[in-house]
Amino acid sequence: MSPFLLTRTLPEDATDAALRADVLHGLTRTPKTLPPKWFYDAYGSELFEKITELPEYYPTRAEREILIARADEIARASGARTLVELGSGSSEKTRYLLKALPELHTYVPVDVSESALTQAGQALIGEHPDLSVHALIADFTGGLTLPGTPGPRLVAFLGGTIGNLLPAERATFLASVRSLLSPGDALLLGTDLVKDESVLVAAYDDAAGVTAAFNKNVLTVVDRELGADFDPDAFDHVALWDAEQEWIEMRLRSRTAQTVKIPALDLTVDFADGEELRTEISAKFRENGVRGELAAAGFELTHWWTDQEGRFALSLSTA
Ligand code: AVJ
Repeated sequence: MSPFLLTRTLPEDATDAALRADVLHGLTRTPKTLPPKWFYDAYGSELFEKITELPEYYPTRAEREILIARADEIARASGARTLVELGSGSSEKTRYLLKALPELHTYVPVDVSESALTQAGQALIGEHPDLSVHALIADFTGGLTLPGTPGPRLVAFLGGTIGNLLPAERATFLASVRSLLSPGDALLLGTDLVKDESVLVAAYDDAAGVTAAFNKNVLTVVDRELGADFDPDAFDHVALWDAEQEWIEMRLRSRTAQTVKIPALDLTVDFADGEELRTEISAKFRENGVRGELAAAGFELTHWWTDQEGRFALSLSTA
């Protein structure tokens, strides 16, 4: 039986400290913001899984289409013996890569959720008896250290999650990924593409209201973790396209003037009637922009694949 190792690089209380810092910082500035990583408690992760099955939310299906069509090319071009996946979650899409990479020695899933890592990791070693799995409990936006596994390494960052980072954060993130790699290693990056505004807005404001529930769930997380008294129903879900920045913004708009208490921070937060709290940006990309951001971080883009409809791209770049 192949080994399953789990390494924690995050202190047990790191999440709590980071949430406090983010909430304090985000709700005392103008305009108010909360980072999207706090959507994903157990309920939020469940809602996200539902989002990926919505008729309006095309990115997951489009990326899966590319992975299925290109897994063999990705395998041949990378020759990877170690696959590192950032934000691996359920490792659902990884299966297509693992199937195409017979030479693979070690799979390194990286996620902040220990339960997701354990579940996905155990299932994968059952399916791939010769594969080592070394899971890392870590925040991929912080400084990662990779286990000393054989190269070449392929780092996969899928789902378009890079679009949830601001441009300056993306530059820092890509440079830190580059610093983990050696010449001959590669990065497989999933990016959602600029397209018709109506298609984009519908993907973030679905008819069934699942994305609205997902957005409001961040308030429930703050209530539970920090003893706050946010009423999620006192806010409306807003999704809008920023044509200048080329990103979707999700916001929560206060339905009235209201005051929210956050006891764990000794903080009271006032919302004006109609005031908006930004909860997520989801940047959409063009090929030249992706190439440029990668080049600035020391990567050379060698392959660019899209789905048939040209909605989403996977790119492969070498270190
Ligand atoms: C897949 C995490 C990148 O930005 O599209 C889905 C999250 N937010 N609906 C995205 C999300 C609203 C998502 N990521």
